[in-house]
Amino acid sequence: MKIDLGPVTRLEGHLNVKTTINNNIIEDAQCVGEMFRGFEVILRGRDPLDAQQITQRICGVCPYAHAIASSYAQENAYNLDVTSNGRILHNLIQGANHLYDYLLHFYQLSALDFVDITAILQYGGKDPDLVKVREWVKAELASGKTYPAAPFLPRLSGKYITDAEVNIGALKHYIESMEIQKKANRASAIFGGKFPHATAIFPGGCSQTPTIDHIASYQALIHEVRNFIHQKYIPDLVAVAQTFPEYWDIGQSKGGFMSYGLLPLGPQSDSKRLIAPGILFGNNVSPVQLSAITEDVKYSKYSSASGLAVKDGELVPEPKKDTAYSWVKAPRYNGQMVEVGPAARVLVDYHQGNNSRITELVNHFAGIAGITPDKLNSVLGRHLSRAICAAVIADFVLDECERIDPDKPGGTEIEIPESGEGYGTTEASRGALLHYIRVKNHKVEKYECVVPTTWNCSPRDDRGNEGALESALIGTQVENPEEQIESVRIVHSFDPCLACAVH
Ligand code: NFE
Repeated sequence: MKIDLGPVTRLEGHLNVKTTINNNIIEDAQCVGEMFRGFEVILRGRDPLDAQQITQRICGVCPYAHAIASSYAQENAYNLDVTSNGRILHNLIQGANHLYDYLLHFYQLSALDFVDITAILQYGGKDPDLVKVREWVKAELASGKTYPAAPFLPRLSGKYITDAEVNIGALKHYIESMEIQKKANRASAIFGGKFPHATAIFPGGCSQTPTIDHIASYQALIHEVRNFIHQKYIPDLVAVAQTFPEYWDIGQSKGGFMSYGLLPLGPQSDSKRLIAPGILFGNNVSPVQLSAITEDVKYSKYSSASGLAVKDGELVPEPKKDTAYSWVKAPRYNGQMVEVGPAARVLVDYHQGNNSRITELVNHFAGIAGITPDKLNSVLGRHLSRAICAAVIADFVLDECERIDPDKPGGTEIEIPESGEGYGTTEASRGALLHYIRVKNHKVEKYECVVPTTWNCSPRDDRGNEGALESALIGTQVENPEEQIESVRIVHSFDPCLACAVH
């Protein structure tokens, strides 16, 4: 039986997943990126300082990650001396964006896969938000609309949390989390400019000079976000994990893990990072070699050559290509598939014992759940890894505020050389993000982005080996092949962003 899950909702962009089911087992899965964009083409011939602005338009969820990756690439291409203030401001902006993004993903994009929102109809309390939702749902259900109470209904059939108090509590936090996300974005905006497309981020820092007032405002906002993470987000996640322990064993990807590391601890973009970079196969972590990354296109809708290194990347669309089924390319590391994202970040760091807080949190939650750390490669593992990153990043950005030199510039003078090239790597919320810039005659000659969801939602590579999400779906048992709530939970655990993936 062949079932298309697309368009899969509660994710960014246009994703179809084509599944083949036999005896309630997914025998085959194809991830299909359904559109073409071409930012790398748009950037050719432009002023290089347009790049950290234009690449933010790749996506309205992770624009800062693109601005930061572009800034790192340009810093390397220009041999820029970055100040401590400049790097700290980048970190504050990017860190706050991660916090916003984890909350958005858990509450708005994933929680309703587990939480029974129909419990609101039984709500007998006086909380004004919940009363409003209950009355709205009742009115919608009585309205005779084809799809009442969207986006909460209709929903897929399957098991949901049964404890009414947990369900209603999670729904309240769903509502509250939007206010908290706004605070995280406001914190970033203090230095970067209004979300989602911040105009103050540059190679070397920000055009904003940090004052004591700015710093105090940032700290106040992040304190509120941090409290929400510990008091609501993590307990809600633990409740989901306790109700659905089988999801520690569902959705394993079947390759390695790669992380570029997140938040440099010194002015240079290649400084040691708060969360360490590395590539993990089995239990062995090695340094990431960017020259080992290539992009295959046999199954992607491009006629350009396959298997090219990043700096040689090409993008010639071929919508009717016979073998192709996706607009997403297939990046590979030494020809091998890797998963990127929160689980990769945490596992790569954990295996190196880099960040003691990550080690402690992994051991703590693994102990509560009765799992081994390798179970982070699962639906629940990806969710838990986001929460661990959130806790670690919130503390770090608050500490980082103390290291700002107030009233000193937040950036540095930029001189664009006649020619140069540079790579910039960081961790966007969804994983390893690489930008490459080559400058000639003071203009962009070549620009390449290799983006987290391009890795995770890649189609087959030239050897026919599946991408990370495809591999995580294949072999999954589904109760109702027509609906596949299990597959949707797996897809959502990766938090795909197809706008980024096809860029
Ligand atoms: Ni459009 Fe993005 C993140 C990047 S994912 S959300 O995080 O880079 O491919």
